[in-house]
Amino acid sequence: MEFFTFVLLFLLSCSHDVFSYRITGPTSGVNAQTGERPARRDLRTLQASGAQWDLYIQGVQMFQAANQADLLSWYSVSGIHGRPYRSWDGVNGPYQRGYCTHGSILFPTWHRPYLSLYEQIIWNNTQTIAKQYPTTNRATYQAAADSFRIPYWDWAASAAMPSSLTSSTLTINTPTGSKSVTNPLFRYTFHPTVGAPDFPSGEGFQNAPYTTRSGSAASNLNANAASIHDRTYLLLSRQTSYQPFSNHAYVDSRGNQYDSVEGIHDTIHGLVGGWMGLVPYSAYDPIFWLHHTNVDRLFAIWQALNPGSYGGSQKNTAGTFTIAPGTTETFTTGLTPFHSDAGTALYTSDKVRSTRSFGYTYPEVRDWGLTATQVSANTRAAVKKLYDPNNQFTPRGVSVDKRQGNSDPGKSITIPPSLKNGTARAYREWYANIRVNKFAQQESFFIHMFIGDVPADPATWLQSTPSFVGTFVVFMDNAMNNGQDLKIVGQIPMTRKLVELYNAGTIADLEPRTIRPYLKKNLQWRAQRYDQSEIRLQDLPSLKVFVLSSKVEPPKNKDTDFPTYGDLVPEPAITDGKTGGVPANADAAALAAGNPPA
Ligand SMILES: [Cu+2]
Repeated sequence: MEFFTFVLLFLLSCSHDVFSYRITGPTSGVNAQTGERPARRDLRTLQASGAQWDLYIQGVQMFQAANQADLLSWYSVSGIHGRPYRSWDGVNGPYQRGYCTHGSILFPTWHRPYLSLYEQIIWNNTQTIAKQYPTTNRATYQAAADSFRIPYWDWAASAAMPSSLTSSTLTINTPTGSKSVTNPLFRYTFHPTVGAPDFPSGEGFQNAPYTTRSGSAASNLNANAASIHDRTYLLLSRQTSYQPFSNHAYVDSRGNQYDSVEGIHDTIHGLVGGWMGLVPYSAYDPIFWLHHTNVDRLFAIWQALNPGSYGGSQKNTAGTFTIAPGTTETFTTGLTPFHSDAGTALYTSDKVRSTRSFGYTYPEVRDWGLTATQVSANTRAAVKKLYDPNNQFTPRGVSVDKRQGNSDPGKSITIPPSLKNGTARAYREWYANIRVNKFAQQESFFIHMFIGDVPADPATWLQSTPSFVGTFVVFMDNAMNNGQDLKIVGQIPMTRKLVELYNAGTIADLEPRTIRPYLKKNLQWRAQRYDQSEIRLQDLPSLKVFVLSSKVEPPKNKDTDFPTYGDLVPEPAITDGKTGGVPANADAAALAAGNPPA
């Protein structure tokens, strides 16, 4: 009997290789012939949808109510990303970290099947819940469930958290009528609370009753709204190569466009803060999934704009739960632990290229019945409409509205005609490049850029400081910190602030002769911990900041085309003599290639 039990347990322990969970995404509402499929929609749009919103909220509640020991519970699925550092669906690994890929060309592709797993579970729940509605409206709810897809939080269009993410209750129509229910998007409540070894002591999360966010999340996001907006537009309109688009790692070949979809993503994690601010715990907060759906959407938009650029290889210095630190990853590297069949096959980046494989699309990138060129053109027009801050280019121009500040990124910033030169009406944009060791501190932290005076009290920096420009977030997992040399990069656009200064009469134009001395005197940066205390810049010896400018020619068609960007020209004299600044005598060719001195 003992032996029989042993054999049975042995067989069961092997069976996960044979019966693993196949990730497909939702399979209803899809036309297999044409490829037509439902779109994931903006959170605010879904909230106005009636039946689909009701099903979504209850579907997430049901997901969160599942036994935490179950493979498909909220606890287990969120745990794939970071802590606990243990296997999911039978995929084992030896390293003390989560499966998630950061500083990696797999950053956008790994999260795609992860989100589809999440979506598949909620969609399954909506199917169950729809059947519980009374016969009078059951057909409506069944149809809503069939085309249900998860929503995204578009922080690039508006960085304020929608009220549906911050209110503790919501009123929805349930199978037993209209009810006020606990809002499952506000926080996840543990049941039971989690102790060691899953959540070790000393990190502040052990036995927490529920997930929380920073008390300053709203003001952090508000201060950065314009910066996030401008960074998103710049990344989509300027970066045409997959590798530097995909991740924040500094590698010699990445060039001098330092921003990435991962870098903008890091900023949102850090600004929301609390559980979201830390890699090992972030996925437990429901806002993580709305945030990452938007990251996947920006990835899909970028793919539609650049259909020919997909692939590459890059060393993953930090590694993951299954990938050894220093491994060179490619597009055939397994996206552990996500299975593409019920056996042992794993998704790879090559297998997740199209959202069609997972039964969803986004409003901007509908692709059925269209050529890749048509999809690109439609997507470009959508991006222009949503994110172009310069969308009022006219020969006569319009004066900048003084009310448009950091808190109102929806307003365009018009480049005044007097700043444009020649027949092409070109003007000059300005950016700050930042490079720093990811493990410069034992924790995640902020680097803020300012043009002008910086208040002495760091607690006020993200609260209506007139000189504030934008935040770069170092989003890391200290468990990966082996003292290895892993540098990450980011770029903060400064043009909006400089145009405001021009309109206020502070500077005469955007040309180097004016901007060089002005920024040399006024450009400053500060480092700050999540607890708002200041990190002295001399304690960040790996920090390198340098300024670049670029000629920009407005597009011929302002509604459908991106501007023409000239080369990024380094301006090392601006940061000369500042702690963390690149000196004036830095190798100009190396800087132009994106490689500041060590
Ligand atoms: Cu993330």
